[in-house]
Amino acid sequence: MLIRDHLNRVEADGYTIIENAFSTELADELVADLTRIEHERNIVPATNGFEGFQTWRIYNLLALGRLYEQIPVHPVVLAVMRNVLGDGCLISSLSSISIGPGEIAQPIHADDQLLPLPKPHLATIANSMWALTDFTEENGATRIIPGSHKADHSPPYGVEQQSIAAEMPKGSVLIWHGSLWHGGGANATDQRRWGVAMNYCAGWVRQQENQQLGIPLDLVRRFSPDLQQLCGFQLYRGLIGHIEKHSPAEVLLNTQSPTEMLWSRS
Ligand SMILES: O=C(O)CCC(=O)C(=O)O
Repeated sequence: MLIRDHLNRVEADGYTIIENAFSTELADELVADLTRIEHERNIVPATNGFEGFQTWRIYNLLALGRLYEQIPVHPVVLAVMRNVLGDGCLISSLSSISIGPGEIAQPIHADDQLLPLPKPHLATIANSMWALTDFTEENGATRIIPGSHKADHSPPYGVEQQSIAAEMPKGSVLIWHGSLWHGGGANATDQRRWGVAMNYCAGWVRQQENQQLGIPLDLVRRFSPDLQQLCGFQLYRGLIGHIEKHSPAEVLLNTQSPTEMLWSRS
């Protein structure tokens, strides 16, 4: 499918699935590395209804290994995101979500429901889920309500909704509009459902994870210019995010290229 087809689907249904977006070898490598991090950092499931009781989540992945640097800049996913959210879109958060056996379904929610904007509205947030294992109805594939991104409200929290499982083979990426009603599924199998949630936001929206504080600057220095921009080290439209008329990249990374402020354009 072409980028345009994916965009049409996001527009019409609120989501799309890119199959064969990445190799099954990479999926296995990511699961192995996330398992290592989980053990090294003694990551345990949270104990709240939103993050789950049998779900292992690891946040701020860009700080935890080079392997994760390819995720935000995936060419097809990023092209779709830049069309949905506009140029200058940012990483909002990058985390893994491993739903364990026995986990119950997460409450249906919209990723943008904290933003006090009348709905429906243009996409301020768009999310993606990388399937590191097959995603099936039985093992907790993300549950979605197609078309719900056009609703004039967010789902009432904790109320059950008719939803479908976004089933997809390992190596696929599910992309959804931040207003789409969705949630993690229940896992009725004896294996974990492994995913990476790569969440983006428009360049004028505050990032969920603070990338400028959360990622050691020595790591950011070696990131590609695209990845640095996605982390918020450049200004949005020559204005938003400046520090005395300098970009975070100039101030924090000592980059030489001066930032052109919107005001100085003739
Ligand atoms: O794990 C999933 O499939 C979705 C999780 C989710 O929507 C969330 O944690 O906000």
